[in-house]
Amino acid sequence: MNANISFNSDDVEAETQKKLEDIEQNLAKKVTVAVVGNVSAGKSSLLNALFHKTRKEVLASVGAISGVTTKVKRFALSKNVEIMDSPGLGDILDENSAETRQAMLDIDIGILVVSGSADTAQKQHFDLLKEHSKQVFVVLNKIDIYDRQKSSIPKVVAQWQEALGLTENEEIFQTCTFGYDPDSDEDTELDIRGVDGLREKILDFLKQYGKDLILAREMEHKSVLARRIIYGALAAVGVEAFIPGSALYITGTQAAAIMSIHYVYTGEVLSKKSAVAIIPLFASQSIGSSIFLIAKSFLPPTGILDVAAAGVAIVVTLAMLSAVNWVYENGYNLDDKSELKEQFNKFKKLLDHIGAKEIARIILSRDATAIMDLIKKFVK
Ligand SMILES: Nc1nc2c(ncn2[C@@H]2O[C@H](COP(=O)(O)OP(=O)(O)O)[C@@H](O)[C@H]2O)c(=O)[nH]1
Ligand SMILES: [Mg+2]
Repeated sequence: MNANISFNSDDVEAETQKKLEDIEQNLAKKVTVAVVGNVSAGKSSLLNALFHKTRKEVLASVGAISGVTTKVKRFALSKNVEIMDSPGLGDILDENSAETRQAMLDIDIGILVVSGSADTAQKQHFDLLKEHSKQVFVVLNKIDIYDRQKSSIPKVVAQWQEALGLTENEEIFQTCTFGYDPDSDEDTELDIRGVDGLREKILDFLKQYGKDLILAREMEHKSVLARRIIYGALAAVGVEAFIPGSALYITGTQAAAIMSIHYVYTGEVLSKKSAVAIIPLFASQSIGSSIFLIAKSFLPPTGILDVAAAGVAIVVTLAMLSAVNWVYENGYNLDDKSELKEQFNKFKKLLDHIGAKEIARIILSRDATAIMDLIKKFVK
């Protein structure tokens, strides 16, 4: 392969290892979410909506006449996600030593929930939350109270902007999270608005810290996340397959996706070593465990990097990751080599039938719907 001349495979190997190491470390981190706001602002309701909870299966209990708690409620949603729910952070600051405070208030996502007309008393809570959070999202909840008076909304938003001292480009998310109160009528349907956009912005923000999957795992269905991971991997491979040196990143992309899918289903971190070690299972010939050699095996011997070559790399990647998803969905794991291999061969046959060129065309088209439809054939 002529392309070998223009880059150093050791560099690529080292760079890929570094990337996988980062993922390994990131997935072991914690995410802390603090929801602050007056009693009855709708904090518990918003949490339920953010985490896609139903009326019957809530995360946080909701009540119009809730006992007035001024204390900070903390609960672990999983090993890696902690939620704080409180009218303010004052108690933590008052009751704890400087060190404890620091540890307790290492907040990733702060959410200030307000409702109704602006109240300058919220500014102190907002400022404190801001001081201790990587990012604060301001939410104006109960937007439905303006349903018969919609033109009031911009005025209320502007008032809150002023009361909290926000700049023009600091967004106030408008939400409705009605229907979680057990006192609401039996046949009440959830009225959820604006929460999908907020969730998306929160996860987007966490991306820069490599922490988005940790929170997303608690929010979304596992197969939805697996599909998103595969989507990202296919898009990356589609690009990597065309760049001679970068073609070797393909193995890194595949290993990263395997680590992510493993995390989604198990909540555990798969070592980069274990992830890379799985990949040769899907190569037609015996290739050892060097990232360089593995990647090369997925590319054509001619070394010509065209749509057909990209197609081959994409087909292998899709079949591989779909097989990994399949074993978890069906109660197996990565040690079940024969199931992995069998599913891989089955998926690959289906893809070969469609044709590598056609598969490449779909992925390279960047048509999100078409790409998702293709992935859905393999990840139900
Ligand atoms: N109209 C309306 N009521 C809501 C909304 N969100 C929550 N509520 C109601 O407000 C009350 C307090 O909600 P809750 O989530 O317990 O507030 P928290 O005390 O801040 O946790 C409950 O009766 C909820 O049903 C909303 O968007 N619109
Ligand atoms: Mg509450």
